[in-house]
Amino acid sequence: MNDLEEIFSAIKEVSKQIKELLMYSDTNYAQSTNATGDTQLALDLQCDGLIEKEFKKLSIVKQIISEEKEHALDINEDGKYIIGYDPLDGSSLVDVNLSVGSIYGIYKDNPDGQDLIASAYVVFGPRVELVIAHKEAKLYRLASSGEFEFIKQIKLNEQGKHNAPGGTQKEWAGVHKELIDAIFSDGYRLRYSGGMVPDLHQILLKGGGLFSYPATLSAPKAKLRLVFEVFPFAHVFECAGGEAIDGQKRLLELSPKHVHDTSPCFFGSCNEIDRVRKAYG
Ligand code: FDP
Repeated sequence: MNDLEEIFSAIKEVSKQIKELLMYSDTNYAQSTNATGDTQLALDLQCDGLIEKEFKKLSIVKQIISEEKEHALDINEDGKYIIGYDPLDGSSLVDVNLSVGSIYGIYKDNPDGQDLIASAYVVFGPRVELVIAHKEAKLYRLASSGEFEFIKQIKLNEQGKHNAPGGTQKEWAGVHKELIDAIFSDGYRLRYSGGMVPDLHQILLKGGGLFSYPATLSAPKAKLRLVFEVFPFAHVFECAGGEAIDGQKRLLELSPKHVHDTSPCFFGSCNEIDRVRKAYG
């Protein structure tokens, strides 16, 4: 097994454990918490613990950076890779039984867009699906055998039909509102669950479209985090023949100053990203 295969194999293994946790985690425990936030926090932390444990078994992993940890955690001084991950993205959707996911970015040297060498995400929906991006984007599905089976290579069309606009609309800048309105006027259909993983997965598998999470009045740097959300998905979209930009610049050319830094982001097929570039140009 080469290094990346070793990391992907750990991701497959821990995803089976997360699936069990999501399916059968103690409901009494969940009911004993008041607001959804507390329940999700418990689940987020449990998933984080499972992932940390799995990566600690790999001597090639130098450091892990989790959405759930304030700081990076050193694992092996002699390791070669830094793994940035969001253990359970969209966890506020667990209590309404919508799909959630895990996201992983594998970096050499620094958790920087240019140092990202591969990425992966897992969708926990009616089925468990895994997408691995390394040169190409490939879809796998957890089968009754208990293994992830290869399904197909993911290729975006030049243009899609779906539009997933994130953020609070009344806080959008005029330029963004005009862009989104124009896209809907051209016949695009709204697809937005509020979970980044299933929303982007849908765009990737339905041939294309646009997912946007722009700057807003109260969050000029937007919401989604570079190291464990934005860079990994930017890489998936590029490997699938699409593009990912912050409005003007390619997302994978950005360098975060802090591991929890965020950025406005636009992922999509080439035609839609071209429209974004022109609107924000
Ligand atoms: P969540 O807060 O539920 O974890 O990463 C954050 C995220 O979900 C993404 O999965 C999702 O795309 C986004 O926030 C949704 O934010 P809005 O509700 O502001 O659109």
